Amino acid sequence: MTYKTDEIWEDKWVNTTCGVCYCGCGAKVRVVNGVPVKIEGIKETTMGGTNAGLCGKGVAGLMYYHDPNRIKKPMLRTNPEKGIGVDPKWKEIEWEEAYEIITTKMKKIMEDDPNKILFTNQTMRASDGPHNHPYFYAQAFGVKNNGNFIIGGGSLHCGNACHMLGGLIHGAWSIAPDWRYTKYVLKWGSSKGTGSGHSAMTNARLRADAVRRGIKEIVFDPMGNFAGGKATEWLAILPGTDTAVGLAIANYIVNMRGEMDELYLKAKTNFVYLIKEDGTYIRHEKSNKPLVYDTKAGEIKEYDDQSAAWEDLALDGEYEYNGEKVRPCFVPFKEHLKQFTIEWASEISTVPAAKILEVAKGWVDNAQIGSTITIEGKTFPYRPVSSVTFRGSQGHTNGIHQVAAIDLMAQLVGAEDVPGGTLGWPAIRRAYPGGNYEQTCKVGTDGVIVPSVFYSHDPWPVHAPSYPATNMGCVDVWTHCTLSHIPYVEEVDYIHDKLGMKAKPEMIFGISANFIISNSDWDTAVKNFKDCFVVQNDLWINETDQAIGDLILPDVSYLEKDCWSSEIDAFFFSGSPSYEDWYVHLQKPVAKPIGESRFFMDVYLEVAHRVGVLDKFNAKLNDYYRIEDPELQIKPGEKLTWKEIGERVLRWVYGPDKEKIEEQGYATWHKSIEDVYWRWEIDSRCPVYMEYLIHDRRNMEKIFEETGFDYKKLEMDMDQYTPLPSWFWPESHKDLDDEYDLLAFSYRDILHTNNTTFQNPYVDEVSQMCPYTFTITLNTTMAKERGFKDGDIICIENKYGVKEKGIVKTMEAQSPKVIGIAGQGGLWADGRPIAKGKGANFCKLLPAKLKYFDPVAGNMETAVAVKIYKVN
Ligand SMILES: Nc1nc2c(c(=O)[nH]1)N[C@H]1C(S)=C(S)[C@@H](COP(=O)(O)OP(=O)(O)OC[C@H]3O[C@@H](n4cnc5c(=O)[nH]c(N)nc54)[C@H](O)[C@@H]3O)O[C@H]1N2
Ligand SMILES: Nc1nc2c(c(=O)[nH]1)N[C@H]1C(S)=C(S)[C@@H](COP(=O)(O)OP(=O)(O)OC[C@H]3O[C@@H](n4cnc5c(=O)[nH]c(N)nc54)[C@H](O)[C@@H]3O)O[C@H]1N2
Ligand code: SF4
Ligand SMILES: [Mo]
Repeated sequence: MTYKTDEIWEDKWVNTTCGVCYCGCGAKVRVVNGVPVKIEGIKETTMGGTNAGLCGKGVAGLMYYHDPNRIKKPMLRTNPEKGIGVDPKWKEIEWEEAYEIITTKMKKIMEDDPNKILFTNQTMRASDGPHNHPYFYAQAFGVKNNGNFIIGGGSLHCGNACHMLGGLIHGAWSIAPDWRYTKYVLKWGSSKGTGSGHSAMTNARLRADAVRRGIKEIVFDPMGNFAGGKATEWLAILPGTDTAVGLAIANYIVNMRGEMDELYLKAKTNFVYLIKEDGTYIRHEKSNKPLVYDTKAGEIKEYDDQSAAWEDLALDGEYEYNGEKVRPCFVPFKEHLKQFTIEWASEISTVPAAKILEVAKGWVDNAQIGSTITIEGKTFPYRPVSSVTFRGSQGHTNGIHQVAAIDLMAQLVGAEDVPGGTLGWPAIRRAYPGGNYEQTCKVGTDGVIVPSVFYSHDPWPVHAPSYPATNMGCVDVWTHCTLSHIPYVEEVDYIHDKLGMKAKPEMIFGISANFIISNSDWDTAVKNFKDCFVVQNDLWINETDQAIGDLILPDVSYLEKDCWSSEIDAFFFSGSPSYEDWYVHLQKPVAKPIGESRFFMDVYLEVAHRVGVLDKFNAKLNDYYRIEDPELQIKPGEKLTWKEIGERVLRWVYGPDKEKIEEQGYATWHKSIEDVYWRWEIDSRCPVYMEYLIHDRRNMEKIFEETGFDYKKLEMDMDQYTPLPSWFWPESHKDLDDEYDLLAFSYRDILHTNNTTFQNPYVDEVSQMCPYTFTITLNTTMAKERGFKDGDIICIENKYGVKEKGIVKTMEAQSPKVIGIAGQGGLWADGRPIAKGKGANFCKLLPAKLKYFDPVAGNMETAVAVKIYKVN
């Protein structure tokens, strides 16, 4: 559209936060006459790419505002029948009626048991929205929070194992290489710095500088795509077999090369803790603290006894305590590693043995054990090697061992949260100068770091398994799940029945996730959730809404949202992991809400008010921000809008600079170097030997025996509850045979954010030019041998007869034993016509049985054994 100059009454740029994915890059929007017309990055911020670089999706975000398919009023289902392919017969209703329906239902359920309400949340609203608030919200209703959450594939595909160990090792949500100082990076199923993952553009900028500096980056991935294609070296690996390679590298370091950072192992890990024959710690009779052996004094002492110097603690030997034989847990650990030879790992993973050896050598050579670096006058141990992972490798039934093995090599050389090594997202955020809100790590039981923010989870120690289960996710029993897998599994009724879960879910309420299609087998998801009254806040009618939604409330998009609360969560989720200043962006409305859309946080507040739990929610907010000033605290009986609450919180957090920060749209202050490289600043220990799992196993097996829950029949592998990172075949591999002889897997398309951007016309146009977004990739040679060529339409079928069709695209850089399906295509919602009918859907092929989920962390098997054949 062109304007005559005299018709322009407004032409301005507004600083805000990009909301197209959870990375929360600083963004500015040009607004002409109230209409957003262009999006760019903000040059000075550390939240974003080089020279104000946003990614392609970010600049295309404009279409969130301009999409005519957005819902504009609450939509009520009038057809009581539910399911895929059923017309919901939507009827537009007024907000007042919508609130009446919601609160009447909720009040009735609450009289009985609030745990009958499930809450949804969405990973993508994490940094442009109040990530943690939905959890407090649920708590205000009296719900055991992480047991009653469903958020699409979020966490089950992408985080459970990583967040669990990220929390316990780094006090953080996620990990990244220290791009600034590293020399040697190993990536295991993660595109950090090349397109996806946390802080995507920030990492891309930091990585680009590192590449210019000449780092070596080795990517283990079934496909040489975004990460592999840009790496120094791409090594094809079969999905779910990273553990084997990781353990072989650990064995090389410990038993072949014998070069370790011994001081680190003695000072910063639990390897020195003495264990009994059964593998559990011996503990001090009074303090209950684990014990260590001081070689200099020849005495057994509490692990934190200041009279024992770190270097004198024993990593080997055998001792006696109260007549019992005890030894440092490093002794069996070292012995255990011996079985994992490089040849063995090569056979399992298909990575050539010579390559594994080369990487293992490169790792130790580059680790520079014993070296130090002085930055700004402060000296730190220098370990310029990083080993990182995220969704790719952890999304398997052996997920917890995958992540533990990938972490182990860094532990052995002391490369954790020191310059050059693997960093957690800054675990520590100091208060803004003159402001008040601060998050730091504390040291808890057994010397383990207690993460400041650990999702909805108990931080540490995690509660002991107990029954009866009180929530749909049964997190009473499966205690390590960031989010629970149980709501999705086929055997859910049996599990609830046996474990005594009485609160059969009756209602689902929250921010839209596409949980019917973005996790696993669609039919099981429909079966498990369709009897609930489903209320989602959404921009469109998505697949889940269409299949089982009852009432869909129109949300504002990030362009119309006044979301001050993007500020707090930004630090642990999407800030820069590196040593560079804090930039924390607010999300400011650049346009008026479309139709009658309302920000979901205000809807939350209204519903809480009407149901009578608003005071409880407000109290949680006071608590979360630790607001001490009585003037700023939300008081009982006060009913504020989200913006009004923001006025108080921002004053608390930024003090006198609040107005200035609101005006410029972001706050910036110095991040101190000790808060980035905190490992030697805080006296804590990594629980590398996962002793707690022994106790969990005992407790769980006792529960299973008492309740008659037949976990063996459900093929839940309790052997994974072992303190030693070990090899377990992923369930997908066990399904391989002569007929189902390929492993299908999925990867993020750099052009897309999950399934949301399939509805973005700009992104769609680019996708049509991309040979991969809407296709299924096969290795070129393999395709030729099997008679497939580009453009062929094939059917992919799993062992349970579930099928998906797609178009073949061959590529050299892919393992010949796998097939790759990009992102989350194969969508069909009528409410998203741009997305409809493009690409193939991978998730429906993932079986939703308990055995396909990691028995410890609950993440799911995201590879599946399939056969493929041509169709017309
Ligand atoms: N095949 C395959 N499946 C995957 C993955 C994969 O790589 N491949 N990845 C997995 C991972 S890691 C994740 S986190 C999940 C994500 O899966 P989902 O959470 O289901 O996907 P999203 O696209 O993030 O968002 C879900 C829905 O939110 C709605 N939405 C979008 N923007 C807004 C908004 O501003 N406000 C509101 N109220 N609603 C909005 C849209 O209707 C969208 O359908 O998928 C998992 N599933
Ligand atoms: N562009 C973009 N960025 C995003 C998102 C998005 O949708 N688009 N989503 C956000 C979300 S919700 C998440 S969870 C993160 C995820 O970010 P990442 O963790 O980077 O996730 P993916 O790109 O799905 O997977 C990474 C790589 O793992 C490979 N892979 C699959 N299985 C295995 C395996 O078993 N072992 C190994 N070694 N590799 C494997 C895939 O081929 C892929 O290249 O990204 C976030 N950022
Ligand atoms: S990485 Fe995410 S937050 Fe940053 S510009 Fe791209 S879509 Fe926006
Ligand atoms: Mo995710």
